[in-house]
Amino acid sequence: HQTSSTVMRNQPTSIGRIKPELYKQMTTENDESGNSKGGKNCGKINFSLRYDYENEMLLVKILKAFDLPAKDLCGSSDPYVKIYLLPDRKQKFQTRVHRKTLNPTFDESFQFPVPYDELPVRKLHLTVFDFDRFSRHDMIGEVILDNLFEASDLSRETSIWKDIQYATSESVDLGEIMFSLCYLPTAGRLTLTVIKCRNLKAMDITGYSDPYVKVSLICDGRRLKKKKTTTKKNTLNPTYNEAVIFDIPPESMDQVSLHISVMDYDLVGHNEIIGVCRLGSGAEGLGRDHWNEMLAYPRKPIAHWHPLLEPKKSEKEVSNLTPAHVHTNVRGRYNNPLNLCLYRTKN
Ligand SMILES: [Ca+2]
Ligand SMILES: [Ca+2]
Repeated sequence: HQTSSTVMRNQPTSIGRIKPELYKQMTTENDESGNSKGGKNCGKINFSLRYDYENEMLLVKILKAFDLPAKDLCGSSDPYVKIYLLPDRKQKFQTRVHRKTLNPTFDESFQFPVPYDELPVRKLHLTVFDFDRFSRHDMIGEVILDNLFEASDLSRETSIWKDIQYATSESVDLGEIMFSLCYLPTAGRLTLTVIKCRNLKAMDITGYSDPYVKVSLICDGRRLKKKKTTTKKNTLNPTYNEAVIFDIPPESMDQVSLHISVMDYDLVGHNEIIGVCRLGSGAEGLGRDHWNEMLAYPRKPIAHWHPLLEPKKSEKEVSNLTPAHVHTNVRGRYNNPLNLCLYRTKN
């Protein structure tokens, strides 16, 4: 709030020749460290705003961050910034990840299409994260700029410094998946069409993932069948429109479940789970409701968005089986208590 550079420029320069702006900056910082806030220093972020009247765009430039807290054991962080123009949460941008630094220089520009007269009701939301390859990304903190005109009328690019406020999120957003379900009772055929995903968690250092969707048919905790979509490279918003088909007789429908995993493909090493979603009469919440809706309206494809959840530990282990191992399991005569007729379909 008080460290905005434009605010400082407006201060009287009575301190004279000894570089007043430096002096001001130091005193403000000292004041803050003396202030309470639970002593949680989350660093500062520098960004600029300008409104492009001609194209009706708000231009947000993420410049740099300073003095970020270390989130990794090595005493550093791998910061990146997510940018929303609230209340809209659909459009989101993010910077690249900067490896092992507490003072990253981002210098990346983003454009939000927004009519000028809507600006007073929009808020800029910046969330700073620490990228982690093998676990949930840590939230470093956030900045919410309630008044976009706080520092200027936005006709010229205005640089703003803000303290990053300590914030945690119970579950970092993993993204969402949309698919449709359709069941034909007479044929005993279930068609799951993976339509698309949005706002997936970034798994790669590029700030993107290489997502594909894996669907497993589960009975009594055992995976009977597994199918996958194609892989979409370098995106957090992939579109698939790909169907996977399972043959399940009506009398078995309440004994099976489907586990959907959105995976990040990697050329080297294991593919990692981004998030999962469980379906079936024994599932929870939307996963059960969508399943029941499919059964209540046979022959009709019904599509819904599902939020992705953190995988359970056991699911991670399953995903880490080598392809050869999985193959043996499928080829070997596994116990099939339902005597389900399962056959291969093209991916
Ligand atoms: Ca990290
Ligand atoms: Ca990848």
